Amino acid sequence: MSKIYLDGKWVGRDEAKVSVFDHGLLYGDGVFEGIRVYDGRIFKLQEHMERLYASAKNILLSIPLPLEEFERIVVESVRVNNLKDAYIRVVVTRGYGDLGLDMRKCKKPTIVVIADHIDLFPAQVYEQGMKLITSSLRRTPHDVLSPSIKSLNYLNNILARAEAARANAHEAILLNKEGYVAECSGDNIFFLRKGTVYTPPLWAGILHGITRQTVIDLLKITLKMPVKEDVFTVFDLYGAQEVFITGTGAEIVGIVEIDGRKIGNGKPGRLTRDLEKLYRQVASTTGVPVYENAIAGR
Ligand code: PXG
Repeated sequence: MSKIYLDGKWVGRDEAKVSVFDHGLLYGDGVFEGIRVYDGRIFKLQEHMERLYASAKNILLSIPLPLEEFERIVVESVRVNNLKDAYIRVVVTRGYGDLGLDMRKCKKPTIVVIADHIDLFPAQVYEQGMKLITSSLRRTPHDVLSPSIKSLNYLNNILARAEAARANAHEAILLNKEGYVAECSGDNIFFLRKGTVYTPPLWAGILHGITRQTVIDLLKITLKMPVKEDVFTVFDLYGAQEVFITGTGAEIVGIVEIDGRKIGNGKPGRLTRDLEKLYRQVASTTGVPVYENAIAGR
């Protein structure tokens, strides 16, 4: 029986319920994180918690727990469920309020931590690669709702993903308002051309992906390859030698087709496959250990 953290208590799946007056439900007013556990170690825990607190601060939501204490609860969520490889969903909503928009009516944020088994993509997806389409929807611009806030307002992304599904593609590329590539619905995007790896810069209007940063570090430090964070268009993607996407759930996946154009030789490229292996190695050895003195010595 899984145990879920809900507002200071550990409850079973069936008791883990939030009020219909919670502004997380009524308005998508809240923030979240998706974190992976590899071989009993929580990967990039601090980075995820820092992003959660930054997202919360941006929406004027004060999380009523010090970051270190929240981290201990996340570690505990894996321990109490005795998980080794897992996915953790952390959610903080504005909390219980009335039917109006006024956040001052919400006296206490709702805090949820769910640690569960993870549904991995089959190995075939990594071997054969994914198809992308360019969505007709644009990524929310900074002056509408910052795309860097990991908020519960995911309709922009969900509708883009639905377009992909209708076109028999796995993921959708969202352009920013200027027509440059921003990111995918739940993943960041990279391409390789003539020995240099390109990815959109943070100011292009993207989520500051934690996998994205890990991959940039692996490329620069471990593989000693040049990485350019610069804006580009789908034209650059169509002609790239390799394209890959990155995210906590997907890790690193090669892209073999975009909008009906074959990418490279139609198979995930060598660099993509190498990064995939390197990433898994780092992810399974460097996280915060759950079953030894967790957090200590980090
Ligand atoms: N861009 C967007 C819009 C995202 O939602 C990423 C990039 C990748 O970020 P990280 O930090 O994970 O490298 C995300 C990730 C999932 C899942 O299960 C992922 C996300 C949201 C919901 C589900 O893979 N966000």
